[in-house]
Amino acid sequence: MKVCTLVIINDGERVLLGLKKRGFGEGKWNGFGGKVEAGETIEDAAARELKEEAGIIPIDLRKVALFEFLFDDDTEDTRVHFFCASSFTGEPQETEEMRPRWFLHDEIPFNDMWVDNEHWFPHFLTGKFFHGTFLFKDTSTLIDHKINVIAND
Ligand code: 6U4
Repeated sequence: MKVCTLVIINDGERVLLGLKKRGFGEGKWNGFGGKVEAGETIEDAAARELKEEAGIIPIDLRKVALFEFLFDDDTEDTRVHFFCASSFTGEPQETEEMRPRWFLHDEIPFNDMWVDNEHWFPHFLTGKFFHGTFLFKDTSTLIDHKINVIAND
């Protein structure tokens, strides 16, 4: 199972997403993240990927959710540790991997995101910690999902 991080900046009115320019999820708006490397903590990996992909350093990184994305085809199953932050240093900048853009909470581009996002985004915006399991037939077809809210923060 591949272990990845995901970070979304949420300033209370808007979220910072990035248009993935290459690799897994290319062409989709997503949070920032990637594979956890040997010898680093998951939180360090989350901050490193945010810096590499959006050019910013999170100040108040906190855990939001744990996801498992399971695939019926030969796509590798993925566990994603999802974090958010409301403040950061630096200015979001386009990188080789991502083009960042702010979206108002009621203007999230679900049609151009992973199909699971519309199911979990409302939970994310309420600020509760949750677990999500999503079963895909292939990368664009969701067969089943389950979301369990674990705690209030
Ligand atoms: P790197 O590590 O950058 O070389 P790359 O192929 O660019 O590899 P990867 O696999 O490292 O991408 O990271 C994929 C990113 O997409 C992670 O942040 C996790 C996230 N992701 C994967 N499946 C997702 C899904 N179903 N819904 C979602 N994010 C997902 O919202």
